Amino acid sequence: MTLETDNNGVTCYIGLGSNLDNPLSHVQSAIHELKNLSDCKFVEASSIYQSAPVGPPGQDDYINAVICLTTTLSPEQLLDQLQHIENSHQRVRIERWGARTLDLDILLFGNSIIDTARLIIPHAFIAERNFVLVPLTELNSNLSIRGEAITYLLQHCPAGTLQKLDLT
Ligand code: A4P
Ligand code: MG
Repeated sequence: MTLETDNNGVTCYIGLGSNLDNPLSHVQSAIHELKNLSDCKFVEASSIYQSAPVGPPGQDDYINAVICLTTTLSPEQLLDQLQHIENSHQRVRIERWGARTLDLDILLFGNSIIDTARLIIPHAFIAERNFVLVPLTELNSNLSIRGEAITYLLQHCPAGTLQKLDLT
């Protein structure tokens, strides 16, 4: 599956996660903010999921989702915009993989492979997390990530408790 540039820019997938301070409302308002990013065109959002925490013990469950957009921004410019949204949600960085009001990760940026001090794309842990792979597959089951079909990655991903929320 190719995700290259057209007139709207590059197709990107962004993962959202929250497990603090009414996480569902953080994720829903972040989706709204992502719809209004400059130089980006929102394509669609996955369903919203509740997942058991991966990382330090004693955290609450997470709310997770993935969105797709196209952008004419560079990966670094997109990260700047995402970190601006995270900061506006009172995100405080205390420990790696610790509880947070909002985490926005660039999962895929077209077909780009990036490994710099600031950005690793595809996201480093994509293949180990069903709370990322399930909503990503919902949006596009034809993706391939580092040469592996997303459906294959999903079959081989460690099982984690994940529940699609019925918000109707
Ligand atoms: N960075 C590198 N690559 C990227 C990328 N592709 N997208 C850098 C975004 N940022 C990227 O991120 C630290 C730095 O990573 C950034 O400054 C950026 O330059 P951070 O969000 O401040 O720190 P973090 O939360 O410790 O790291 P990260 O990578 O966001 O954590 P993860 O891997 O996303 O894990 N359990 C459940 N069930 N659901 C979750 O959503 N999330 C985490 C966070 C842990 N457990 C979870 C969940
Ligand atoms: Mg992050």
